Amino acid sequence: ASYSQKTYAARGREHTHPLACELFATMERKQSNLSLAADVTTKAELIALADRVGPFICVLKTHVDIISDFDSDLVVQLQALAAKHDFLIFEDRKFADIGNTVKLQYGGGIYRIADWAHITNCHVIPGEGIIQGLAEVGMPKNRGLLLLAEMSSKGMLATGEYTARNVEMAVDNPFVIGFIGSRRFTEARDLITMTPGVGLHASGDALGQQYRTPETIVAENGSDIIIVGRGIYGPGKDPVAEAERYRAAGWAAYERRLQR
Ligand code: 5FU
Repeated sequence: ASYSQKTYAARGREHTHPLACELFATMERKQSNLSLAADVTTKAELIALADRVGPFICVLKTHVDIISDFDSDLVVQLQALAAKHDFLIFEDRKFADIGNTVKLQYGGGIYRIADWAHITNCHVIPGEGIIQGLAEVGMPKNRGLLLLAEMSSKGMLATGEYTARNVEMAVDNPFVIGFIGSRRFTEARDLITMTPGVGLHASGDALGQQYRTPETIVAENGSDIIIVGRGIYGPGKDPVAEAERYRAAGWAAYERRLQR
């Protein structure tokens, strides 16, 4: 049977990457396949949002380089919230340079991403060396990598042969736990798809973002995790109510998929 037809719990028991096992177990415990894209720009806002929405999510997705007052205490506080609310942290860094450079960017600098982000991601535009460079830093720390096999935005260029090459590279490299993309790509091993561009509030934004529903993404396309940002914390929204709404919608779509 396709991995899409298996429960998250069963996939967590059978997965070969310890971080994927942990992620699936978290999803099952919290009945959540929801990731919050927390694109706020101050430390206080990020901490407050993660604390309020934390109970409903399996993954907190960050962009640490948009935080105007970033410091190492933010990381300490995010790790405490991850423990308190039982979620993993995904720094959506989108590395895109040669292996030697991304090693430095991932392990060092101001952000020291590999020290605290369970998951990060990269473009494979430079070729396989980018995965090898990131793996040298992340594997010893039991981190996991997602490849950007597709994007959600209008006119994106990750299609066809490029997407297919992402899938081949992912299957070949044990540091890769999955993809950013819109669907399940392969049955070659149990790679996880996380999908941004999910929303029930709009069809897109003024800068090319495109939204699809949890039903399309999870039940029809076989993706595993929905990533929702402004649909949860956007203008006029109650983040707690919206997070529970998206959690319930994502989980219901997963249950419908199991019954297909
Ligand atoms: F890789 C991608 C992608 O293809 N589309 C995205 O939107 C990442 N994203 C991120 O998901 C983007 O950087 C935002 O952090 C988030 C979507 O936020 P929204 O408010 O739900 O549109």
